[in-house]
Amino acid sequence: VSALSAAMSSAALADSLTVGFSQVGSESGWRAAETSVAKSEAQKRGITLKIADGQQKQENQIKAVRSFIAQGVDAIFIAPIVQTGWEPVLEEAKDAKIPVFLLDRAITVKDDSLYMTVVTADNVLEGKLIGDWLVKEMDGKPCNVVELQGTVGASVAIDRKKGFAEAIAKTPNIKIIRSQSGDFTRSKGKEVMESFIKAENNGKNICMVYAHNDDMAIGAIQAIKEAGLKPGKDILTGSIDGVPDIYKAMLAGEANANVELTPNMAGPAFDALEKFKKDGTLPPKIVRTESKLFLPDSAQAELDKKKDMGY
Ligand code: GYE
Repeated sequence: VSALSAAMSSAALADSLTVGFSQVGSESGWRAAETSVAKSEAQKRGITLKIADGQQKQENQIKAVRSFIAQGVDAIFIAPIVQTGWEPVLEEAKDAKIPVFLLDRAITVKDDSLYMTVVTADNVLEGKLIGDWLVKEMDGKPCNVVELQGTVGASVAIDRKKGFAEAIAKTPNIKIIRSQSGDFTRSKGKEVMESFIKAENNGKNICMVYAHNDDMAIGAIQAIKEAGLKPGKDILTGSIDGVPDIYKAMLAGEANANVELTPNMAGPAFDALEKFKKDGTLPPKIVRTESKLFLPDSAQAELDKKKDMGY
């Protein structure tokens, strides 16, 4: 290597950023896609990305963040499993002058200068879109809903519950008769749905299942089938994420309504980080991704689109 190119490559190395990403875990298909998109977005930009798997436990995330601080990374990305309890470790990052970016879930802190921005959808709206769809679909007919909530204490579970409840608030014909967490996983979604079915006259009292994510809905669909009922007909479904399997279920007539969520949360966070490093530009406190309702008629087109989205 010539002296010049050696100097250039060391300059490039000195400039290139290292980001530590404390990820939730691998609870859902959407989560896996988000991780894979984060890797490719980092690679595109020449950013070194270190990912720590939190295995759905905040204590693991706190440890990972501390280790990123000790390593002196340029920035820390966190997809916060739960909404509260972040102050102490974020103070430590602030003292170390390491900017923190939140991905896909929000937190509640008194001092919002503890993080740069949160890249997330309007999760209340997501729940509302499913609720509005059901209100229209029922057109005054009675409907008993069972709800599969996401991880207890996760901002997205709190918001998706709220939005759906708001949408059905003025329609006494639609009632939530049971609501429990399925922790955003297929297996827990199936297990909880089985218990709902048993408790509700072998599922005959249930008109719709509202799941806070697709994986739990897919688990519920399995439970409905095993109980001898037809998902998508005997029991309607509504869920959030837009993973390929939910569109496949729609095409098979086994799922009814879905709100799509982009798995590209890291891209906007990298953009904000790069701008900040370049000239100190502060991003808006929230970077919102789009939320749209999809029904079976567009399932094939959506499925085709998913191929290059990290799935
Ligand atoms: O919808 C779900 C995942 O936080 C937005 O977490 C994310 C949610 C997503 O487990 O599938």
